[in-house]
This record gives sequence, C-alpha cells and structure tokens, in this order.
Amino acid sequence: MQIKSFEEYQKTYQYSVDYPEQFWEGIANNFQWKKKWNKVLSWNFSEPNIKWFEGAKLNITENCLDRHLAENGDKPAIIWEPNDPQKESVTLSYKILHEQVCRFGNVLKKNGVKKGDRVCIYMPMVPELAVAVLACARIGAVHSVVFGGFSAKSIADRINDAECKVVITADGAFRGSKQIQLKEVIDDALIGCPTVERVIVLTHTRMAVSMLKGRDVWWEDEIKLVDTNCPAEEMDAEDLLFILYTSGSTGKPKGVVHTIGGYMVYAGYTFSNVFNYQPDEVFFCTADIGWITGHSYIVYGPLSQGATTLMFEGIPTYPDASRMWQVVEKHKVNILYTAPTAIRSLMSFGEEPLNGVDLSSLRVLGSVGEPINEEAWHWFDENIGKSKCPIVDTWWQTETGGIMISPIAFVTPTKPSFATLPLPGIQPILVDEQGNEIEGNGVNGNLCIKFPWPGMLRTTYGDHERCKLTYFSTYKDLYFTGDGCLRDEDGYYRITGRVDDVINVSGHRIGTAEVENAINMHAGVVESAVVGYPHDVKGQGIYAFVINPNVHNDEDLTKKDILQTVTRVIGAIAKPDKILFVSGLPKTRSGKIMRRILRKIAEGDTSNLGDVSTLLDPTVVTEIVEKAGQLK
Ligand code: 6R9
Repeated sequence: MQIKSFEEYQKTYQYSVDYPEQFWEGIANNFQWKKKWNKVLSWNFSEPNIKWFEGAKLNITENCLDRHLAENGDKPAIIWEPNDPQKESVTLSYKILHEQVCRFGNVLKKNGVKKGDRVCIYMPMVPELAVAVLACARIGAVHSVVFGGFSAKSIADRINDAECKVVITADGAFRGSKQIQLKEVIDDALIGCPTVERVIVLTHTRMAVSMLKGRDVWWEDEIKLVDTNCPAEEMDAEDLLFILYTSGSTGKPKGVVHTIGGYMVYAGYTFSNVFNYQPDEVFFCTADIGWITGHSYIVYGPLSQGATTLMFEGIPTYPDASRMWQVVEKHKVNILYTAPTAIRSLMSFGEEPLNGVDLSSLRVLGSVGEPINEEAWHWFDENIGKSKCPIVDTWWQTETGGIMISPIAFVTPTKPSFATLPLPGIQPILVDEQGNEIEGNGVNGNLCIKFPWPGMLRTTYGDHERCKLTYFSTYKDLYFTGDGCLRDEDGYYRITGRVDDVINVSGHRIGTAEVENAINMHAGVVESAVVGYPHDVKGQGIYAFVINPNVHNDEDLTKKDILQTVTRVIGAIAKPDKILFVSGLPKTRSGKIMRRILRKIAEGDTSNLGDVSTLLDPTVVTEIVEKAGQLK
C-alpha cells in the first residue's frame, strides 16, 4: 500500500482519478473482510447518498486486533505514558488488548448494549478509553466520544441527540497539576438524559464519587463477571461506527457520522502512507481521543496497520516544558504527530528544554489541526527534526475521516506552511463565491472536493437535511469544506483558514454562534457577537463584544461571571480570551451583525474598516474602536 517515490505518487494519483473504484478496491483488498462487496461505490452529492463497499461484511476490530495475533500477538499495540512521569508507563500487547476489548465487549452486552445502540464515552486518556472504543466496535455498538473538557450541558446535548443508552466514564482525570472531576460532570449531565440506563465507571484518580443505585456500576467489578470470549459481530460496511460532534456556523454541534468499511480503509491507508510507518516503529499522536485526530491516528489507523501507538495522558508542559521531548526519548518515538499550537507553545520556552534530550529516534514529524506558520514550521524542523525528518502538514477534518491534503513522508517535496498535494483518491477544487471553478495555479478560492472518498461523512446523526445543507448545498455537486485555500504556482495547496463562522482555537473548532448563545445566557447580557483574532500560541483567540447595560463599575467581576457561564454551558475550551463591553453592535438595517467590521477591530486593524454606510447606526463603530483600543 505504501507509495515509495514522487513519480509513483503521480502515477497512483492519476490512476485514482481515472479509475477511482478500481483504485479503492485495490486498497480495500489489504484489509480483512468477512464477505467482500457487491459494488465498490454508489453516490450522489445532491441528496447526498454515499455508499462504499456495499454488501461487504466485516468487523473493524478483527482488522485492528485479531488479524495481528498470529504473527504479532506480543508486539506492543498501545504504550501508555501517564500524566505523572514518576508513575509506571503501561504496555498492552496486541494479545492483551484483544483480550481486554473482548472482555469489555462482554461487559457492555451484560449491561444491555446491543448492536446499533449508542454509547457515550467520557474518559481520560487512559488505555481503557481505547478499550471502550474498540469494545463498542466489537459488538456493533456506535460510540460517541465526548472530549473530557466539555461541560455537563454539552454532554447532555450530545447524549440526547444520539439517544445513548450507556455512558462509560471514570471518577476523574489528571491534567498536568490538576485533577478533573468526570463522574460528577456526568452526574450533572444525566439529570436531563432519560435514555441513559447504565453508567460504567473506571477507577483512575480515586477521587470521591457518588454511585447511583441501579444505574452506576464499577468497571473493575464488571470485568470480573465476564469471560474473554466475545466473537466479533458481523457488520455491514455501511453500518455506523461512530458519531463525533463538531461545531459549525450554527449554534448546535453536529453529530458527524462515519461508517465502518470506508472509514477503516481510509484511516488505515492514510496512516500507512502519509507517515511511512515501518514495522516496529513507535507512533506518537499527541491528540486526545475525544477529537477525530485521536480516533483516526491513535486508535483505528495505527491499530489497523498493526502499529505501536503511544497514548499520552498528560500535557506537553507538565511537569515542565521538556515533557513531550522526554516522552519521545523514553519511548524512542519514531513518528511524532502534533499540533501547531503545541509547537508554538513549546517554542516559547526556547531551546533550553531540549538540552540533553535524545531525539535521535525521530524519523517523521507531523502537524494537524490548523495552519502552521513558517516560524513554527522551521523551529519544529530544525530543533526537533534536526533538519532530517520530513514534516507532513496534514489538512483534513472531522468530516473527512482521515488526512486529505498532505505530503507523503519521503515522497512529496515539502514547503513550509503548505499542506502540498492531495492524497490519491482526493479531488480538490477551488471555487469562487458563486461556485465557479477557479482553474490554474497561483489562485485563491473556497476549498471543495468533487468526488467521494471512503472516509467521508455519510450524514449528520438524526438530521440528514442538516448534512445536505451544511456540506452539499453551498455549491452544487461539491462537498464544501468551509476552508479558504491558496493553490500556488507549483499547484501546492495552502489552507488559509475557515471562511465560515468557525474559530479554530488551538486546533479546536468553536462555533461563534455557540459561544454567543452561551454568553447570552448570562443574566446581565443583552446581546453579544463573537469573532476570532490572531493569537500567538492558540492560532486564533476568541474575542467577544458584549452588550451589558448593568456593568456599572465592576467590569472585571462581570467578565469573570461571563467566563463562568461559558465554562458551564460549553466548557473551558470556549472561554473568550477578550471581552469588550459595548453599548451597541454594528448592525445592518436588516438587523444582521456586520462581523467583518468586528473582525477588523479585533485584529487591531482599524485604519480601514470598509463601508459602514449600510449600518443602522454608524456611531457604534466609533465607540467600539475607542473602547477596543483601551482593552488590555
Ligand atoms: C483534523 C482536524 C478541521 C479544520 C479544518 C481547517 C483546520 C486542520 C489543518 C487545518 C490548516 C492544516 N485544519 N488541519 N488548517 N492546515 N494542516 O483538525 O479536524 O477538528 O474537524 O478541524 O481544522 O480549518 O477545516 P477538525
């Protein structure tokens, strides 16, 4: 499956465009199916209706576990590095992981989970999280992992949207020097979740929890009551594998749906190729499994290829800024896949944390989640890769299931801050606002994809119309990514950022409308408008303009209250970096907030605000500019 030269890439790419079905069929043959497909692909982007490997039967865990047992049963599947460097790391071989997944699959069955049921997982980055995910897949249940930083309300919304029957959680999580309550947050969430019948709780931090009789059970007790014989459920290629919620332009997160066969093929193929994974290498993706990057490149991609995947519970700066490099040295990491925000944050500590750390095991570096600026790219290249590791700047999305535009390590010549070229099977096009294709090189446009690929989303859970509206209606017969993009003179792609109302904070997508809704829940707030602005470490920060007539003299306290409200409603990740109290917002006569103006003000670029003549009351702009200038 691995492409070895640039010439081979070009040939393969052309073949994949000319004969997409034959191309993907060839890739799919590298996986294990209980029964092969009747048809490789049927599709239209108008409904949309996309089916890959129709009629095929499989279980993804047989591909991720069983098929490696005979030859690689003792090979490490997961290496777990705890938050506290003094604690022992844990290695699970393929044999042990298989056993644990089977055992926990039986726990789920014993607790009433059946094929097709949805299970919410809200856990720290511990091996049991991967076990829980795979156990769902083993028995044909659909997992919905919710990142440990989301609030009770966000969890409740997600649980209710998917009508989850069971929740898997832990007492708490360690994050740097902090301990975070998880079970308590779940308890708050479940007050409003009638579909949840059972909560399975893993002991991790040993913090006090309350266990509800008849609903809550301990992971440790349950696994003692079952055996390890759990046959892999026979699934349809187009059965649901998971739901993962992501923010869009509207206030409500969407449950992006991925199905089993296509997702597996795509995650496995892209993992093997982009990173040039070699047998016995250690792959370290620093994401959390609560995000798509963790799903595809901590769990499914690496395990489907029999790789060793490293799971890190902690954060790059605990106990100090050398931690990530210590982890690389300790586990002799060969491939490091991380985010620009982490690189920029570690870069700010200078080279000192690198002194005496042996990074010579590194062979390939990867970046994901947001545009990587040239400075961070070069720092990563020189100080971490010692100018000998290719950097793969991988562009993709929750909706795409896997990497779409990216260099292939040792194959594609790289260029700082460019995601370079589409992977085989991916057909990007740039369009103008009207949807006309912008041809040629040296052009800018909105990034769309014109042909299906196996890893693409199939629907948004419980609301197919929303999927159609969000992704397939902006431009006819195209999948719209929401990103702006440059194609330079060499035909290389550089993603310039979101063109919709989504802010990318440290690689996490936050919808402006979601944050506004949360701020507006605060009793004193009349209205608010939220925009992104350039932030040195996070890429983008959140800037909130808030109308609050009751501020009087204690603005600071009100700000704290608003931050508290946002944390309660969404989670700490959505807290605005800046709050500016204003008496009005720039609105058009039809009542639409002109975010373009607010964005400029937030960027500190007030010299040319453009045409304000269509505003209902142009004087508000003067006031906002003045106040913004005084904000720290
Ligand atoms: C995998 C992931 C998707 C959005 C995407 C884009 C941004 C991701 C990028 C990148 C520039 C890259 N993005 N990778 N921008 N260069 N290499 O991050 O999924 O959380 O859904 O975010 O992230 O704006 O549209 P997700």
